[in-house]
Amino acid sequence: MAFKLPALPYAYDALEPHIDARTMEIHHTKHHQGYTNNLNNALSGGEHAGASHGIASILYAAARADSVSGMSAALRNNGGGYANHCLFWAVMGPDGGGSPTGPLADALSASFGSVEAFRAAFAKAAGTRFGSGWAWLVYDPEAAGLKVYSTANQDSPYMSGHVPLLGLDVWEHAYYLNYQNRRPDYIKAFWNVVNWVAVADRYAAAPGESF
Ligand code: MN3
Repeated sequence: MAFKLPALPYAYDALEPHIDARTMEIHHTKHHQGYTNNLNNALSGGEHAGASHGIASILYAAARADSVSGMSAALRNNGGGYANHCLFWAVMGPDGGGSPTGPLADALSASFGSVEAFRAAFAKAAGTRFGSGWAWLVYDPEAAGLKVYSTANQDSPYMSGHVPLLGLDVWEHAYYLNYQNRRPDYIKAFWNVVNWVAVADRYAAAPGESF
Protein backbone atom coordinates (compact mmCIF):
# COMPACT_ATOMS: atom_id res chain seq x y z
CA MET A 1 0.00 0.00 0.00
CA ALA A 2 1.31 3.33 -0.91
CA PHE A 3 0.11 6.57 0.53
CA LYS A 4 -1.09 9.16 -1.97
CA LEU A 5 -1.05 12.93 -1.94
CA PRO A 6 -4.68 13.92 -1.39
CA ALA A 7 -6.18 16.41 -3.84
CA LEU A 8 -6.90 19.79 -2.33
CA PRO A 9 -10.66 20.19 -1.83
CA TYR A 10 -10.43 23.76 -3.21
CA ALA A 11 -8.32 25.78 -5.66
CA TYR A 12 -4.85 27.03 -4.73
CA ASP A 13 -6.12 30.62 -4.71
CA ALA A 14 -9.26 29.81 -2.71
CA LEU A 15 -7.82 30.94 0.62
CA GLU A 16 -6.58 34.33 -0.62
CA PRO A 17 -5.87 36.88 0.67
CA HIS A 18 -5.22 35.03 3.93
CA ILE A 19 -3.02 32.32 2.42
CA ASP A 20 -1.69 33.09 -1.06
CA ALA A 21 -1.97 30.76 -4.06
CA ARG A 22 1.79 30.42 -4.63
CA THR A 23 2.36 29.33 -1.03
CA MET A 24 -0.51 26.84 -1.26
CA GLU A 25 0.75 25.37 -4.53
CA ILE A 26 4.34 24.94 -3.37
CA HIS A 27 3.19 23.67 0.02
CA HIS A 28 0.92 21.04 -1.54
CA THR A 29 2.85 19.95 -4.64
CA LYS A 30 6.37 20.15 -3.24
CA HIS A 31 6.34 19.87 0.54
CA HIS A 32 3.40 17.51 1.07
CA GLN A 33 4.36 15.49 -2.03
CA GLY A 34 7.86 15.19 -0.61
CA TYR A 35 6.62 13.87 2.74
CA THR A 36 4.37 11.43 0.85
CA ASN A 37 7.19 10.09 -1.31
CA ASN A 38 9.59 9.81 1.61
CA LEU A 39 6.96 8.11 3.77
CA ASN A 40 6.42 5.49 1.09
CA ASN A 41 10.18 5.02 0.77
CA ALA A 42 10.47 4.66 4.54
CA LEU A 43 7.75 2.01 4.62
CA SER A 44 8.78 -0.03 1.60
CA GLY A 45 10.20 -3.34 2.72
CA GLY A 46 9.67 -2.50 6.37
CA GLU A 47 7.33 -4.07 8.87
CA HIS A 48 4.57 -1.68 7.78
CA ALA A 49 4.82 -2.55 4.09
CA GLY A 50 1.48 -3.75 2.85
CA ALA A 51 -0.22 -2.54 6.00
CA SER A 52 -3.87 -1.88 5.44
CA HIS A 53 -4.16 0.35 8.50
CA GLY A 54 -3.95 4.09 8.21
CA ILE A 55 -1.18 6.51 8.98
CA ALA A 56 -2.65 7.28 12.43
CA SER A 57 -2.30 3.62 13.44
CA ILE A 58 1.22 3.36 12.04
CA LEU A 59 2.41 6.46 13.91
CA TYR A 60 0.73 5.45 17.17
CA ALA A 61 2.08 1.91 17.04
CA ALA A 62 5.62 3.04 16.23
CA ALA A 63 5.64 5.65 19.00
CA ARG A 64 4.22 3.20 21.52
CA ALA A 65 6.78 0.55 20.59
CA ASP A 66 9.86 2.73 20.48
CA SER A 67 8.83 6.09 22.07
CA VAL A 68 8.56 9.17 19.88
CA SER A 69 12.25 10.01 20.20
CA GLY A 70 13.18 6.39 19.57
CA MET A 71 11.12 5.78 16.47
CA SER A 72 12.71 5.87 13.03
CA ALA A 73 13.46 9.45 12.03
CA ALA A 74 12.25 8.78 8.47
CA LEU A 75 8.86 7.57 9.72
CA ARG A 76 8.60 10.22 12.43
CA ASN A 77 9.33 13.13 10.08
CA ASN A 78 7.61 11.94 6.90
CA GLY A 79 4.74 10.02 8.44
CA GLY A 80 4.05 12.99 10.67
CA GLY A 81 4.43 15.37 7.75
CA TYR A 82 2.06 13.29 5.65
CA ALA A 83 -0.65 13.07 8.33
CA ASN A 84 -0.33 16.67 9.51
CA HIS A 85 -0.76 18.17 6.05
CA CYS A 86 -3.70 15.87 5.20
CA LEU A 87 -5.46 17.34 8.21
CA PHE A 88 -4.35 20.91 7.51
CA TRP A 89 -5.96 21.07 4.04
CA ALA A 90 -9.15 19.50 5.37
CA VAL A 91 -9.72 21.96 8.21
CA MET A 92 -9.43 25.04 6.00
CA GLY A 93 -11.72 26.28 3.25
CA PRO A 94 -12.84 29.28 1.23
CA ASP A 95 -16.08 29.51 3.22
CA GLY A 96 -14.24 29.32 6.53
CA GLY A 97 -13.99 31.69 9.42
CA GLY A 98 -16.67 32.69 11.85
CA SER A 99 -17.13 30.73 15.05
CA PRO A 100 -17.76 27.10 15.93
CA THR A 101 -21.29 26.14 16.91
CA GLY A 102 -23.05 23.22 18.55
CA PRO A 103 -21.32 20.56 20.67
CA LEU A 104 -17.84 21.69 19.60
CA ALA A 105 -18.49 25.24 20.78
CA ASP A 106 -19.89 23.88 24.06
CA ALA A 107 -16.84 21.68 24.57
CA LEU A 108 -14.42 24.52 23.83
CA SER A 109 -16.19 26.71 26.37
CA ALA A 110 -16.21 23.94 28.95
CA SER A 111 -12.51 23.18 28.44
CA PHE A 112 -11.04 26.65 28.03
CA GLY A 113 -13.63 28.99 29.57
CA SER A 114 -14.88 30.38 26.25
CA VAL A 115 -14.30 30.04 22.53
CA GLU A 116 -12.27 33.26 22.66
CA ALA A 117 -10.09 31.84 25.43
CA PHE A 118 -9.53 28.75 23.28
CA ARG A 119 -8.47 30.96 20.36
CA ALA A 120 -6.02 32.77 22.62
CA ALA A 121 -4.54 29.51 23.89
CA PHE A 122 -4.20 28.12 20.36
CA ALA A 123 -2.63 31.33 19.05
CA LYS A 124 -0.19 31.33 21.97
CA ALA A 125 0.81 27.74 21.22
CA ALA A 126 1.36 28.68 17.56
CA GLY A 127 3.23 31.88 18.36
CA THR A 128 5.53 30.46 21.00
CA ARG A 129 6.58 27.28 19.15
CA PHE A 130 10.27 28.05 18.58
CA GLY A 131 11.38 27.16 15.05
CA SER A 132 9.33 24.77 12.96
CA GLY A 133 6.25 22.94 14.18
CA TRP A 134 2.51 22.89 14.60
CA ALA A 135 -0.19 24.18 16.93
CA TRP A 136 -2.99 21.74 17.75
CA LEU A 137 -6.44 21.33 19.16
CA VAL A 138 -6.74 17.63 19.97
CA TYR A 139 -9.14 15.17 21.54
CA ASP A 140 -7.42 13.11 24.24
CA PRO A 141 -9.30 9.79 24.59
CA GLU A 142 -7.78 9.04 28.01
CA ALA A 143 -9.00 12.32 29.47
CA ALA A 144 -12.10 12.31 27.24
CA GLY A 145 -11.40 15.99 26.68
CA LEU A 146 -9.83 18.69 24.56
CA LYS A 147 -6.27 19.96 24.77
CA VAL A 148 -4.21 22.67 23.07
CA TYR A 149 -0.46 22.34 22.59
CA SER A 150 2.25 22.60 19.97
CA THR A 151 4.64 20.01 18.57
CA ALA A 152 8.10 20.41 17.08
CA ASN A 153 8.92 19.68 13.45
CA GLN A 154 6.41 17.15 12.09
CA ASP A 155 5.55 15.33 15.31
CA SER A 156 1.89 14.28 15.15
CA PRO A 157 -0.67 14.12 17.97
CA TYR A 158 -1.32 10.54 16.83
CA MET A 159 2.11 9.66 18.25
CA SER A 160 0.67 10.53 21.69
CA GLY A 161 -2.62 8.73 21.07
CA HIS A 162 -4.48 12.01 20.57
CA VAL A 163 -6.89 12.76 17.72
CA PRO A 164 -6.01 16.05 15.99
CA LEU A 165 -9.07 18.22 15.37
CA LEU A 166 -7.45 21.47 14.19
CA GLY A 167 -3.83 22.07 13.25
CA LEU A 168 -1.84 25.09 12.14
CA ASP A 169 1.45 24.68 10.29
CA VAL A 170 3.92 27.27 11.62
CA TRP A 171 6.89 26.19 9.52
CA GLU A 172 8.19 29.20 7.59
CA HIS A 173 7.33 27.43 4.31
CA ALA A 174 3.66 27.82 5.31
CA TYR A 175 3.73 31.62 5.39
CA TYR A 176 7.05 33.19 4.46
CA LEU A 177 6.21 34.31 0.89
CA ASN A 178 3.30 36.42 2.10
CA TYR A 179 4.14 37.20 5.72
CA GLN A 180 7.96 36.90 5.89
CA ASN A 181 8.86 37.03 9.61
CA ARG A 182 5.37 38.11 10.73
CA ARG A 183 4.10 34.79 12.09
CA PRO A 184 1.56 36.54 14.40
CA ASP A 185 -0.16 38.06 11.34
CA TYR A 186 -0.36 34.64 9.69
CA ILE A 187 -1.84 33.14 12.86
CA LYS A 188 -4.43 35.92 13.00
CA ALA A 189 -5.31 35.42 9.32
CA PHE A 190 -5.72 31.65 9.81
CA TRP A 191 -8.99 32.16 11.71
CA ASN A 192 -10.54 33.51 8.48
CA VAL A 193 -10.08 30.19 6.69
CA VAL A 194 -10.84 27.65 9.44
CA ASN A 195 -13.59 25.27 8.29
CA TRP A 196 -15.45 24.86 11.58
CA VAL A 197 -17.88 22.37 10.07
CA ALA A 198 -14.97 20.06 9.30
CA VAL A 199 -13.51 20.55 12.78
CA ALA A 200 -16.90 19.82 14.38
CA ASP A 201 -17.22 16.65 12.28
CA ARG A 202 -13.80 15.52 13.48
CA TYR A 203 -14.78 16.28 17.08
CA ALA A 204 -17.99 14.25 16.74
CA ALA A 205 -16.07 11.28 15.33
CA ALA A 206 -13.06 11.47 17.67
CA PRO A 207 -14.33 9.35 20.60
CA GLY A 208 -15.01 6.48 18.18
CA GLU A 209 -11.61 6.57 16.49
CA SER A 210 -9.41 3.60 17.16
CA PHE A 211 -5.81 3.44 16.10
MN1 MN3 B 1 4.06 22.38 5.89
